[in-house]
Amino acid sequence: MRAWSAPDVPALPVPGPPVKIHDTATGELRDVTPQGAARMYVCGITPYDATHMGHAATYVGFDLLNRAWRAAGHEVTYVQNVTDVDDPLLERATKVKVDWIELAERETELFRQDMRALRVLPPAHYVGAVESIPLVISYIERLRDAGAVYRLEDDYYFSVSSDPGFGGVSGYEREEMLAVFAERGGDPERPGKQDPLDCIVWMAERPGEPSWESPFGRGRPGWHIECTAIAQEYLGGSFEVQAGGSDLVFPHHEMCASQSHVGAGAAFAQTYAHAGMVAYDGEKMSKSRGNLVFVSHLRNSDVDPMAIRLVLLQHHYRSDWEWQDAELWSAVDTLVRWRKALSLGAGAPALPVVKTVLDALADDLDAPAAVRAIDDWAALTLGTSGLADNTDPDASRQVHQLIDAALGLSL
Ligand code: 5CA
Ligand code: ZN
Repeated sequence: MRAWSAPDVPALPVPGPPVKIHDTATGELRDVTPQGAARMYVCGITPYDATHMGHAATYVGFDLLNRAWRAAGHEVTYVQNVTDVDDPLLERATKVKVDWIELAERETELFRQDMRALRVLPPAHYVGAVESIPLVISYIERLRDAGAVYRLEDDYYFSVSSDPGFGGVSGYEREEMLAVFAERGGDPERPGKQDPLDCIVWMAERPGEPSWESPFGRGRPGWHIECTAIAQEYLGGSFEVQAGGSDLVFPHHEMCASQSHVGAGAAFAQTYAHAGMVAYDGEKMSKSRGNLVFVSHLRNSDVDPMAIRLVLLQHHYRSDWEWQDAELWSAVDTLVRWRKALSLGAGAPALPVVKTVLDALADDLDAPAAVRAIDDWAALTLGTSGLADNTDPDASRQVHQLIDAALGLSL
């Protein structure tokens, strides 16, 4: 699948430090310095509705990891999927009487435009589930050959007990797993399963739904196996970082990890990074609840996408927070101030702020601290006192490049 076009990333005057990020599996900060290129897989959208602020926060959050790695001198191989066939997409297509392929293409295109407007660096491989069906089928065959897949009526399940490490990503107790599995697309109650937590890998054809030929009969892939197979194909085993929102910790990333252990004999990722949930009107912003603020609606009302991005940066990627319109207007004011400071040419010294921002990002993507450092620089530059003896003639140019390269804000 085509991704979106890449914004320029200006060079920085000094390299950033090694990058550390919080790992859900160990609960610790981990140094994610790669051997060669840094490999990152960020779970993509299920394209049945427009990009909301929750999605945007997650993708902008991990865009900072991409940028922090680049600042530290690493190449980055970034892969993202598109779940372009799945229950919620098919249900929405039926409800609004649109062909499911058309719906998926339309919403994926809108997502590309939103990501471009927000200056998120595109993945090197943007991969749809439908185009990956042959990969998924051969991965299920690997799992079957390892004795980890069984048939139930005409469907096929992955057996979680085939992986002794199952549970290692989330660390959840079994009771919590059962509850969350049911909430997030699982079917713990289905009679005949070997373990209620086993997840479907191939769903037999259902009337009126799309299906593909396979050695398991006509049908379509389950959700988790899609990301397992795509990540293995494009990144290989044990890549640096698997990322997504915290609602993907279990079962999604747990299942990907187990399917990798069993099918590829390798860890899925070395580090599992998760973004907090964005709420609106007191509840998690979600397509199914409908409490949404869309990136495209704001863009269509002439809101500067850089102000949207700044609001997102002002919340640490791991925190849960609630979208407030007032923060958008305050971000617009902040950008006016920053642009004014940047227009002066000379200003407060650039190098200390470059270092502070790169240190903050390398320390678990602390964008709020980075934003505060830029804001302090702008205040010093705009202030009249104290600068006379300590003016950096090249400050604007350097801070401009810093804001662009490290934070993805083009001013
Ligand atoms: N296609 C799957 C992943 S393979 C999926 O979860 N799609 S999604 O469209 O539902 O979500 C896309 C990404 O946005 C996921 O990483 C999800 O965790 C994240 N996300 C969804 N809602 C929110 C929210 N309210 N706040 C923060 N992130 C969110
Ligand atoms: Zn995924």
